[in-house]
Amino acid sequence: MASTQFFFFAILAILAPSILAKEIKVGDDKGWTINFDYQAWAKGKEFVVGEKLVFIYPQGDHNVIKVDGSGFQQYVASANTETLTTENDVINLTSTRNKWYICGVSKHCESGNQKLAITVAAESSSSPPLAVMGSVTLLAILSIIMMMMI
Ligand SMILES: [Cu+2]
Repeated sequence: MASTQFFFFAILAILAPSILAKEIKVGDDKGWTINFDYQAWAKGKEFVVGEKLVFIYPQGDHNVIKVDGSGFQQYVASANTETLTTENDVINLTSTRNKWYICGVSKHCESGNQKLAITVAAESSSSPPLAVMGSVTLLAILSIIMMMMI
């Protein structure tokens, strides 16, 4: 009986990281703030289509503005750009391209280095194919049924 439960939790442990990997918290524990090197932060990471970028910051202290390459260099957004201000801004990475984000509050971008540039890659070939994911899910369901029968 205990081994069945262990088996079930082992499957959960295998599945959990692939689910959690879908959301990338910008700046990790530091969140979206000033005087943080987002270029260094982004360097070791892979951004893949289907994942989400999450900008977390105290509401009112910062915001998130999507800009283009020149806006990124000059710390300015074009006139019709929407500003995200929810303190928990989620951006879906839907296409393979370069993306740039800055903070539009005060001189945070210019003086505080609060800007992020990333390149979004196509869906990773290292992620498990759907067939494997399907069979793992099936195993999890089977183990739940087994637990209920015991
Ligand atoms: Cu800011």
